[in-house]
Amino acid sequence: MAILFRSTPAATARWRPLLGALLPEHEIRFWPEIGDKATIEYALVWHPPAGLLASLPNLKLIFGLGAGIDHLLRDPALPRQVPIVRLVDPYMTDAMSEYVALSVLRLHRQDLDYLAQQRTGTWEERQQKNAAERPVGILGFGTLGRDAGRKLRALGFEVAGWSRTEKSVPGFATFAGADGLDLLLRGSEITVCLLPLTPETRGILNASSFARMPSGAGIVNAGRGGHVVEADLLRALDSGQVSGAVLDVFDDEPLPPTHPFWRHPRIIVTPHVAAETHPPTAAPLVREAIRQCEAGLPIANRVDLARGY
Ligand code: NDP
Ligand code: OXD
Repeated sequence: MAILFRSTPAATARWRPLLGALLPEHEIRFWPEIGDKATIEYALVWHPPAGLLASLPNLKLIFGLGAGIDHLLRDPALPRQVPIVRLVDPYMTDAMSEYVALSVLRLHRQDLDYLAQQRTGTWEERQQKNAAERPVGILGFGTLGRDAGRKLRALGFEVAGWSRTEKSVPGFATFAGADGLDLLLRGSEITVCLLPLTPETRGILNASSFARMPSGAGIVNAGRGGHVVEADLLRALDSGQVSGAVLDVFDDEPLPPTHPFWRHPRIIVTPHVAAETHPPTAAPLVREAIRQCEAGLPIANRVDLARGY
């Protein structure tokens, strides 16, 4: 029986030698050379073409090669009865926390202003507060959000987290639901989005959210591009209600060359690199999921399709 691997050509080149070595008892097939579909039991995929997974009649497990699984849910033919596992890799968690700490610090330390001053050769001190005076709110207080929160706290920031279900996390103010979102937005000078993209979270960073933030708020979005209503963000930046945004993810990726975000003086763009999948640490997680599946054990990090993440 075989494993099907499907990702970008660059990722395929990195995974190919690891999978062969870690799973010698399996035949690994690399899309588009998939051979007899009936013999494929496991699929390791990132952005699979619509219908591919549904065409595999004996699929036992789908392993999404990322933390987010929205790339799978956009396939209307996704075989929903097949268990889906997502990537929960401490290596990626560390990477995301680095990205969040860097981005929050850039906004907090007024990097956008100093970069503008550098371009005009302007030597001018700006008033600066300490981290303890800059409350940060994290939308999505799961694996990534909580780790980023802990690291921001170590830097001195007051951190609050928002999740779907109520939780108590020592050292953090925690919020849930619509009222909780309102409180978090009103109290956060920098809002970080680390939510999964679901029908409930799509467009959550919109004109109404920006209006509820303190004037001059900062935004970091490393969740998904679909969380931001782009036109609303541009308006909020142009009015000064939002003073800066660090964006790693976009509705349309790669971000088209003519997109206004590229040249906006109050936006920092990175090309979806906050926490890249890291094959050397991710491949053993794939092997473990397959082992659990074959042994009939509960499979870790299974996606709950009813919740959408
Ligand atoms: P988790 O599932 O561990 O955490 C998700 C969090 O979001 C949970 O706290 C969950 O609440 C909360 N949440 C979900 N839906 C809602 C809602 N409707 N209202 C309020 N809170 C909600 O996911 P991860 O932390 O591992 O990953 C989060 C996302 O980060 C991924 O889905 C992906 O989109 C993005 N990502 C981006 C990367 C990048 O490079 N830019 C890399 C990796 C991930 P609860 O705790 O109650 O379940
Ligand atoms: C992920 C991502 O979800 O890289 O893992 O965006």
